[in-house]
Amino acid sequence: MEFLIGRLLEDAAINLGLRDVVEEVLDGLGLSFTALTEDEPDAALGNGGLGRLATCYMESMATLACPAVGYGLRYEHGLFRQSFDHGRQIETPEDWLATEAPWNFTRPESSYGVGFGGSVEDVEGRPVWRPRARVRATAHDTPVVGYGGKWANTLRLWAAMPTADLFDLERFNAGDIVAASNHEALARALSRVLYPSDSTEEGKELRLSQEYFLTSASVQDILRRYLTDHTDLTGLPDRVAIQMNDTHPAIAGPELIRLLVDDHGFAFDTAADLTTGVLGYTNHTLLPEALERWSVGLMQKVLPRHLQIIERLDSREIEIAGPRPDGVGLIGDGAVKMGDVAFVTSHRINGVSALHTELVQRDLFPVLDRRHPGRILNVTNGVTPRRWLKLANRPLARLVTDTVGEGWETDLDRLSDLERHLDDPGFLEAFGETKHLAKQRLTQWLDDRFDISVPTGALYDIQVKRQHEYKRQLMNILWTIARWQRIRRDPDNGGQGWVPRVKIFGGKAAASYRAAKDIIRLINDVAEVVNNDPVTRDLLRVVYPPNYDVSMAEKLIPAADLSEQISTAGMEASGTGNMKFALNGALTVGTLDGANVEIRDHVGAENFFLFGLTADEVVERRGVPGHARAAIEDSQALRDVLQAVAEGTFSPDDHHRYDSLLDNMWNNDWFLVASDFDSYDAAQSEVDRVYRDPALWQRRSVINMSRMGYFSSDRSIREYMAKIWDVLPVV
Ligand code: 26V
Repeated sequence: MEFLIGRLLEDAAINLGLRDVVEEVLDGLGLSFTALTEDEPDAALGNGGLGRLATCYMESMATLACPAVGYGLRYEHGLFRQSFDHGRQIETPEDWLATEAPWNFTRPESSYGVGFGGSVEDVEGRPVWRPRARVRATAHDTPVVGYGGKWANTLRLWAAMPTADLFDLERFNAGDIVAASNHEALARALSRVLYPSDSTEEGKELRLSQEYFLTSASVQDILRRYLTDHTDLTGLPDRVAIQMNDTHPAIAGPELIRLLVDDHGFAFDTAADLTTGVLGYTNHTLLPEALERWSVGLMQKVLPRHLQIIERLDSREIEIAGPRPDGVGLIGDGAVKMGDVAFVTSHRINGVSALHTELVQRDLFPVLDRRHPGRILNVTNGVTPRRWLKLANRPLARLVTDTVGEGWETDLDRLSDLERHLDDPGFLEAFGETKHLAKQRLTQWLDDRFDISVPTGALYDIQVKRQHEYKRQLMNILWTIARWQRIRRDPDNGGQGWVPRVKIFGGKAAASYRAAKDIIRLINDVAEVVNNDPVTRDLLRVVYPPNYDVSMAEKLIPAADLSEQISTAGMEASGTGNMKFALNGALTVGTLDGANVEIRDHVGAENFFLFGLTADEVVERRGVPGHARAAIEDSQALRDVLQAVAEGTFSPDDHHRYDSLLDNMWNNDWFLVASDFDSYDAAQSEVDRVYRDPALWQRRSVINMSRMGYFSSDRSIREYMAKIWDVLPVV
């Protein structure tokens, strides 16, 4: 359902080996390559990490010549545009299609009908689905060029088109003008907007319809392609693999079974076996609010035939794996559990980091795992080094090539050669210079675009990601307040001075996510006070450029000294920003969560600022009554901070602005900001200590970067190819 693409011109130019040629030619014409690339809209057909991962994987599959198609929806409006009004997030519609989309190839010949609603009739003992409405899906293709230009794949986005045959002329002529256009309205709505929420459940019926629209068109396209070269559908699992990116397309199992049974005459069990052979399911979150469940009533209304198939799959699960405890099954509490549907229709289920996979096995699917042992496996996420180093950080990429030679782009383990230069003063100086350049580039951009001025000599401390309570941007800003109070109390820090810090935040909150929006406002309110305080100005700045997107990430990440990966342990499935930062030489302050665990294993514990409770301790701590209050009372620093917020220090015009946030801190604190605060504070002191020793910091920075080979998305894709898809490169 999501591809967070960003811009493609420079990416494609790099992968075709033409970037510098293009720039030179444009120079000769008096045109700027950078200006040209910035004319391209940043395609944000995704919310965050899940959609960005899909895009890195598309690029890696093209690079590895893994023949693949990425299927998605061609949303008219991508993720909303974010601005701030007196610190408050304002959402306005995004309009990436307003200008001509140069990558788009419309394929009117690839078009499928997708049915909705209606009823299932019994015709001579066979179920026949008679949908109430039909919508046409039309393909819009974008080429995805692999590095080296030897292979390209297709990203195929479906647009829902209101077509003439949808218009109910009879009804219209009978005077029922509104009802006659109902189908048209459904068609227009299906690919109108990306769901801007990554946690709440709004517009359920439309969301389910979008998911089915994507899935049905894609599965039909896959069968059509298979049947142009083969006649026997029993060979499908040997030729086709479908990977479901979370449960959003989990209706793929029932849909493929439906097509095999209803259209191709297969017996149910054969169809189900073929389907399981084809499908794989990647889980990307344990958050209960993001685990999809559709009420039986809604399923009956929108997809009556699929509901029958799911019921049949449920009985089949008992036939295959034996009697099961009560309360276990594909349907429970009047709802269809899409995670369970995805599980039973897949031959492999994977989590996205080692820790996350353990939790998927232990907490999410304990019963299904026991009943179908060996299906769950881990594939730790990765990021493409082409975009996240070669494109985003050209000076550093050039230094890498000069130091370890060509080829690291497709063999990222070669970065380990950098470690041989840890004592080479020439290399270290050049390395330091690349960080300085990245900071200069960022400062220039902040100044040009937002009129924000920040010093380049400071430690750049960055947290960019979706705004969510579990990611704990709140802990970061509360610590920033503590720092501000300390500087004010003792401006020269007992004679040793303060390490100047620029705290940078970026990220959007779902429009309906009240708590996350309060935190955004607090960050902006704090920025207003701190940045205008003559005592602290030179030592502490808070910056929150609005409308964080892929292009902004490309500017921020190279400039980071410190990467904030501070989620409540057990809640961030993997994280991928954490990898991008370390790849660009930032050190991480982080919890033992998601891929942080493996990053720390790779770079060495001594090169990672660890703090906080472990996932198991988090569960235990939540069970202690009054844990939040107790933790606050134990921490002088945190008490001072909360008091300042309560007194309206950052909201002088409205002392009650943060009442709800404070109440939650004292009386609930599900995300354990208070319990981890002192530990975070200690880690931040250690950050200061190391930063005061530039040689030590730089050494750790080089080590971090040099050990990031494992986190290339090429490694992840090779694992999917070998362990799940059973496919070899075609070049
Ligand atoms: C759920 C929903 C539900 C309501 C409508 C919109 C919507 C959109 C997305 C989601 C699922 C969110 C899951 C997700 O984004 N997981 C992230 O996946 C990343 C890639 O694996 C991973 O690095 C992040 O840790 C994880 O949070």
